[in-house]
Amino acid sequence: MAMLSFERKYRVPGGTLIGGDLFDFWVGPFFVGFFGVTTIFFAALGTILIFYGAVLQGVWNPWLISIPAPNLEYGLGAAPLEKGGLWQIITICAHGAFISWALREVEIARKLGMGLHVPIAFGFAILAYTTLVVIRPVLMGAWGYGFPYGIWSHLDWVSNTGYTYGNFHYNPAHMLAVSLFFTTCLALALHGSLILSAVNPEKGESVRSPDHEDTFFRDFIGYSIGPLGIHRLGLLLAINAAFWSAVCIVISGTVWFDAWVAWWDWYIELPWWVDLEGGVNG
Ligand code: UQ2
Repeated sequence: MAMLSFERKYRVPGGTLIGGDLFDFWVGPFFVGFFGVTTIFFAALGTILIFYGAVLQGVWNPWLISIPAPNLEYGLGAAPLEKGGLWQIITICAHGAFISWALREVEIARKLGMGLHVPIAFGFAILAYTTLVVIRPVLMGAWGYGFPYGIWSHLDWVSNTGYTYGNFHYNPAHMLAVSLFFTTCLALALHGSLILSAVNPEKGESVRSPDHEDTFFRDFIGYSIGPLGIHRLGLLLAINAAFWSAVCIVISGTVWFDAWVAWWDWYIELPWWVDLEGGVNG
């Protein structure tokens, strides 16, 4: 693989958290580092265990391969391999791989003298996964509350878990999370289209500057958040989408046990209309 002209300049030693110079090298374009090695180790072991589970079950259709969490009776204990134990080890491997991946991002950022925004942002994605398979199951007292590792089966889990609380769309944290996902899409669609419009002027014209981008939105809606601001907004929206997703599931079955629609009873019971005709006391 050819090296980009600027790559050599940035292939500087140092910045590692663990291993000193031992793993401070590249393979082709990829920085390795201690956490590159641990990422490969955990990702490979986890993947092998998923296929081992598929072989044990005799399931060859990739869409139907599923590694289920242990039955609820196992509580927070260790389960036999073919009864959820594989899921437990695979969950450890997934955490090993995800956390290694984040720490490899940290090492690369340190090497380049950059901020840690990328690994911190990725940390929110890891946190959302950990919430599903560790934090909520531990709070509820059984690994069996974790979702199964399968393309089809995890969808069944989402459906079943949603219906356990009536209609999950009434979960206020779910509402917030969904709104944040949509707003993230809006922000990136605005940003992506604005940048492409600026760098694709009419034939023979030169590329437009950030001034033009600002002016477009000033003319359009009287406000421009700015070329740096849009990235701050994007990061804030995306991180909050992941965070409130984690919140909406972790509160279901730990602090809220009812149908989510019942959470809104406080609204129907507000004193200024509760006793009116048509109100719940009226
Ligand atoms: C902007 C700006 C950019 C952008 C975008 C905007 C020059 C290149 C997309 C416009 C964004 C606004 C007004 C915020 C919209 C708010 C929400 C919640 C979606 O001003 O600066 O930089 O890419």
